[in-house]
Amino acid sequence: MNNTQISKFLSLVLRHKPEEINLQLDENGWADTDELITKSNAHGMAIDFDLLEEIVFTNDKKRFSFNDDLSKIRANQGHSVAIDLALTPTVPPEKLYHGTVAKFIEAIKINGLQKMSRQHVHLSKDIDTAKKVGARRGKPVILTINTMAMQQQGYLFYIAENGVWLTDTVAATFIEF
Ligand code: HQG
Repeated sequence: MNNTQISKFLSLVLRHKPEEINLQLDENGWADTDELITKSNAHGMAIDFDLLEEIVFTNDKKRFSFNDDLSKIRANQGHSVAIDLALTPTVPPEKLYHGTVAKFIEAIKINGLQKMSRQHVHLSKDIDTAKKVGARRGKPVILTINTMAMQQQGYLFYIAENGVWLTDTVAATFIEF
């Protein structure tokens, strides 16, 4: 297993399917670090604390965080399981970006950006990042989000520990196509 494979496994159990290894996440998405290690090992995923620490601190997208005393670990964003990250609403820049692909555009024009299987719509602070997000699915199409207008209408934004912006939904009227 290389670190990317282990990171994918951690995304699976910390964001989507903790039950795969019988792991408990608390209401804020935290897993007990020792429990994660023990249960991963029991499921054939050989990780120890040093490796976990290496992955948390070197992961390209800073996908995971420890709490202060390293006794707990969670994914910073991207969950499909219903947990509350307990982030504080934060004023976003005037524009944010969303990277997607052409085949979704017609639906987005009708329904706006929806959370789909996740807990939030994910937005990027710059076009380059949004391009990378869109490129996971094909040729990226970048949408510009008028966050200023959304804020004025009371929509809330949150910034995850790794700099990804999160919100509930983005109506099509706030999107520049
Ligand atoms: C699209 C990755 C049809 C949306 C990334 C996207 C990000 C709609 C897809 C994070 C739609 C959902 C999240 C609508 C949205 N109709 N399609 N109304 N509204 N969509 O993966 O933003 O590597 O759940 O455009 O870097 O692509 O996993 O969201 O294409 O930060 O850490 O539906 O996941 O991070 O896809 O990516 P996703 P996303 P990680």
